[in-house]
Amino acid sequence: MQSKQVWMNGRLVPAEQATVPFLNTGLHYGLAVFEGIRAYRTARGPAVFRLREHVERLLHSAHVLAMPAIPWSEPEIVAAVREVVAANGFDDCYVRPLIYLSEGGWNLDVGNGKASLGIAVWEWGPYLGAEAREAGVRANVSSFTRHHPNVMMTKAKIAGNYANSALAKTESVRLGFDEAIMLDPSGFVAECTGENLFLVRDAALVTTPTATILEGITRDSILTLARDLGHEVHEEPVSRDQLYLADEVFVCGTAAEVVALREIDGRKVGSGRVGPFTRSLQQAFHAAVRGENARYERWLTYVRDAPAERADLATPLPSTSRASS
Ligand code: PPE
Repeated sequence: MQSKQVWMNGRLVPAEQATVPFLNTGLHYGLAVFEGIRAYRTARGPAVFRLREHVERLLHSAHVLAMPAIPWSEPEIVAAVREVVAANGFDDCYVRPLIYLSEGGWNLDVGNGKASLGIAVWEWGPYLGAEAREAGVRANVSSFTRHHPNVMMTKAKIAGNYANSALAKTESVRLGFDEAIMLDPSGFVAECTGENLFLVRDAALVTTPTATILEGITRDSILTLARDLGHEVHEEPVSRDQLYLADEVFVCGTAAEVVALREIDGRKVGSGRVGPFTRSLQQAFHAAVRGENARYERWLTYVRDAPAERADLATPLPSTSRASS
């Protein structure tokens, strides 16, 4: 995980100088919000995938957590991400903006502090392992339940939310699986520890409704790609045994990208190999992120382009922002 320059509150500093004080409520209570974004190598240099949607979700997360005013606007954060990707010279990289309280929060009143922003980038290879994309991975249903939507705020990427993910992931890895599937407090399938989940049955694609999950930007991209490929798609509650009976199951997220679950709870899913729907969506996703399909140019922010040349700035984000077809 190498990072050269980190953007800290308005300026680039060498990574070893990008530090926060030990007395920081982000560290003590998990009171911070973050994003996970990827930039990809394209024929026109690195392009950040759906940058504005990620920055918008970052600001939404801060709003949900009732953080004090963020001293950076959406366009300023977009510009900062481009600056830090360019400064590190990576073509393919992961981008991690994080808003934390540099002052305050000690009485657990988040609103009385001072918000700061740091943005790091690093080269992050296959998140679920080297074989994941080609062969799929093995998952189990976790003994840990995903957040009740009035216990943690599931639409916000709050640092503290991830203790739940870490409990589940650590347990699954210790049991010999690659990833954990988490059920919501009603017992329906919610999501994985860092990915949303889709299944395919009888040639239709199904994904879980948004009430108890993070509204993934990759999930939204897959919904658009699937509809554009002519697939039938439904958002509806999914039970554990519907996973066992699916022809294909796959997970998707910024870090993980699109990965098949070839086995769940010791049961082979479908053929036990990456199925045709998963494969075609994987290919469509990778073509889109690499700028190989002009239809999805609007999703790319080319790091080296001047603002006037940028398709992603030409149109405002729709108000529902991720309803992007
Ligand atoms: N659910 C959860 C709980 C989640 O953390 C992510 C992203 C998603 C769904 C998919 O969201 P999106 O990336 O917008 O498609 N997880 C991020 C953090 C992973 C990590 O280990 O850190 C990510 O993929 O960047």
